[in-house]
Amino acid sequence: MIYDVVVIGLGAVGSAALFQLSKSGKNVLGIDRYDPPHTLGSSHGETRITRLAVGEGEDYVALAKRSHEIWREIEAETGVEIMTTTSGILLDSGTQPWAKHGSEGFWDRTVSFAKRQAVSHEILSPKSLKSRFPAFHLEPSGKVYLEHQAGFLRPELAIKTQLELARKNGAHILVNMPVEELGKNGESILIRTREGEIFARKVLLSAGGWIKDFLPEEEKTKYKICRQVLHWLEIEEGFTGWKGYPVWMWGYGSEPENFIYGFPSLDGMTVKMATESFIEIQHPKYLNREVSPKEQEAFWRDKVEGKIQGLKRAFVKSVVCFYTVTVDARFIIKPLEEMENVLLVSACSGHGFKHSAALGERLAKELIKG
Ligand code: PYC
Repeated sequence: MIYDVVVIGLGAVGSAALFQLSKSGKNVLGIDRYDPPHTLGSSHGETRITRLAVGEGEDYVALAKRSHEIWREIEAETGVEIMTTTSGILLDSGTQPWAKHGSEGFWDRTVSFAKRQAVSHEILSPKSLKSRFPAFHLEPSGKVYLEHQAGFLRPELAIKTQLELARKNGAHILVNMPVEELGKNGESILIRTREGEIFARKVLLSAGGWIKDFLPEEEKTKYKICRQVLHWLEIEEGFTGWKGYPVWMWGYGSEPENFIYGFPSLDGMTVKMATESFIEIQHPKYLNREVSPKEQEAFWRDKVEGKIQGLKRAFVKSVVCFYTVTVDARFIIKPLEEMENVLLVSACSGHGFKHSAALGERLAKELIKG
């Protein structure tokens, strides 16, 4: 038996692609080394920001818009709430030029993309930010962009729901099954696992950080694995309002690490927030999944104190995940060298989840044509 398409890696993009492929009537299989949604990759931690005027690249705006439509279609079909629209704010301290990883002038790019792509938004003054969202201690030089349709996604629910829909449509799913080798077998692709060989006409390789296992040495350097820590901080007594906050991102310096972001409180007791780190580790297997009190202390001192009010120096939990980062934060989508029937997708760099639904749809179209 030979599958029409096999998807290797069922995280954000893989689960979306499998769902979209399953609607085509083709014979499709999804494989994952763990049992998704899981907490070992890049798609866990309760929430991911979604925003439409994507400063990382104007060509991504259409993907984000289409993803919003797909999330709503899935919600209507299943009754599962995947996307919550809260609005979103993007703050720039205005003290030094701010470059989010890969994108210089991120705030200005965002505003110009919003204008050109008809994304509903407002520009606020720091004073008006203070009166609407007093938690943010933005400098008087600061700039504030507010996007009305921004919000957050529930990554674990999105993956679980798309895999359930795929299964319902007839897709096969193999979990806890690492792929040991990919090779050519005449016109088809051979996928070796510990339980034997699988054959496919086409393969989507959406393996997140494990993509490195399938690449020649010189290609591996294009994908940088970077450990990230997500923190849940206790809300200060008497500080009301965190539940009604927008999602938020704040750049305050010239290094990409001069950046924090966070979410409204989901439980009324804690707020999730994080920074971005670009220190490279060679492979997901070397990821330190522990977060020390010293690390939490440094986060409080460098990222919260003096910037965010209404939170206590009390960490309810801290969770590790990782990014797979490209140098310019752009996605890589291309056939694997010497295996043109294997389409590699690395849609990541810390801004990929919001695009995953539409990207899955585009990739599925590409894989079933011809
Ligand atoms: O893509 O919206 C995003 C994001 C925020 C923080 C990290 N990524």
